[in-house]
Amino acid sequence: LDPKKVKVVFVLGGPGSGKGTQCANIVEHFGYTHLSAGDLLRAEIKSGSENGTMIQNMIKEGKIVPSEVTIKLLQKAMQESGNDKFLIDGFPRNEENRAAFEDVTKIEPEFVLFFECPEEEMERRLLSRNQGREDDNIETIRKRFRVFLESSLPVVEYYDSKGKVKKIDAAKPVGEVFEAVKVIFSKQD
Ligand code: UP5
Ligand code: MG
Repeated sequence: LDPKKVKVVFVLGGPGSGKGTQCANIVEHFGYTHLSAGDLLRAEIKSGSENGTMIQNMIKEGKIVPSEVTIKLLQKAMQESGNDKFLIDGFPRNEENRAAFEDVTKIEPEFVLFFECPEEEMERRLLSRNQGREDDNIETIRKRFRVFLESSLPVVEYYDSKGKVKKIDAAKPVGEVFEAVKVIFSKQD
């Protein structure tokens, strides 16, 4: 992975803000590979890896998995994709994730797409998602919201201070959100 050639966009936003939904749309139109850190961690649990139990416990508690684990999975997925344009969804989730990713990969994001959505709306979405995710119960959802506010928002603020954040109103219907997303990606090369 040549950090000079690789183009990365971090897609951030609270639990249920629509990161995965919008990334699927972006992939169809703009030729990126979508890497959801949460999906990679859930696949790692299913694969029966030695870290599986630890990851499962962290996700159940809404806690952030140690960055070496997540970064290894992201690097492997980037290498295997054969692509050089990536949407990294749901990562970095804290300051330590952010610094470690930059340190290990030497990759700086092109920009950060940030989905802003009120908690009540995110809670409604997560409680009606019904995809059997072990963290979609009200106790874990509350923990996820708390970790988002305490640990993940500061990462968004860090990138905002560098002028890298493109903020989207994610409370609107899916199609309207994507119209706003499209404007941003159409302006890229
Ligand atoms: N939906 C989507 N958009 C909608 C819209 N505009 N209007 C109405 N409904 C909309 O959407 C959620 C639901 O809402 C879906 O049913 C969808 O149809 C509907 P989705 O696109 O799935 O939202 P997303 O933001 O992707 O929600 P997700 O639950 O995946 O976000 P999280 O950030 O909570 O989950 P993630 O998978 O990233 O992480 C899970 C856990 O993994 C973390 O809590 C943590 O424990 C761990 N993790 C790490 O430790 N490190 C990492 O780097 C990443 C994850
Ligand atoms: Mg998701």
